Amino acid sequence: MARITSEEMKERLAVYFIMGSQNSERPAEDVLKEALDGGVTLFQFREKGSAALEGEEKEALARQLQRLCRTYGVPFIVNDDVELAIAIDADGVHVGQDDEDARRVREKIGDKILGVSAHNVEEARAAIEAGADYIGVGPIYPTRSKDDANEAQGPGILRHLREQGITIPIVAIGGITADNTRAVIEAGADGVSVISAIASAPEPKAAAAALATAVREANLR
Ligand code: 3NM
Repeated sequence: MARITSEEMKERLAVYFIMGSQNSERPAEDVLKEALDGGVTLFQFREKGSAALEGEEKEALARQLQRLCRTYGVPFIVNDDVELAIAIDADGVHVGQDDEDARRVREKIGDKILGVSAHNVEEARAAIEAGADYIGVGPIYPTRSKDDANEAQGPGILRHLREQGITIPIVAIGGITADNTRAVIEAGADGVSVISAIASAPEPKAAAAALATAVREANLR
């Protein structure tokens, strides 16, 4: 398997859904299935916080959600846990600035997709150097889904990164909804990454579809 191309990565980032068992009262598999039906293009398994599953339970849920993603042809990315990603042969790994060093992760995962969180030009350049396939930039808007989130930066950070010559695929994250999707795409993001806009929606399928429509329409402008 070769590294994903930049063009394919950008398309895959369109509607990037992130979820762990802690993000919904409902079974994660049910929420993910509905989200996939609505048009999610990439999925990240993120077990975080005091209620997060660990060990065998975590791996079992990962495998269950991975199987579901496979039936939809949607790549399955694991947050932070490189060993789990390798054990289950996930399609990729996403790491933050406080997680395992991106360069080491790239060495371990070969051609799998590597995503890195970046908050400024310096971190973006370092992620590219380390071999990232995309960067996640946020929080763009205030979020309640991440305990240790930084201050919201607004879509201006995306414009700034592009103006500084950062051409790597970018997904925007933090407080994103169908209503503010156009602003982040126009500012330079290739796609939107969400937890609550889908996981907390009364109808995850409709929520994912609304995000997909908003990204498509923003790209047509
Ligand atoms: N990372 P919601 S913000 C997982 O800024 C995550 O790097 C962030 O959840 C970052 O869509 C965030 O519910 C939470 O705001 C996003």
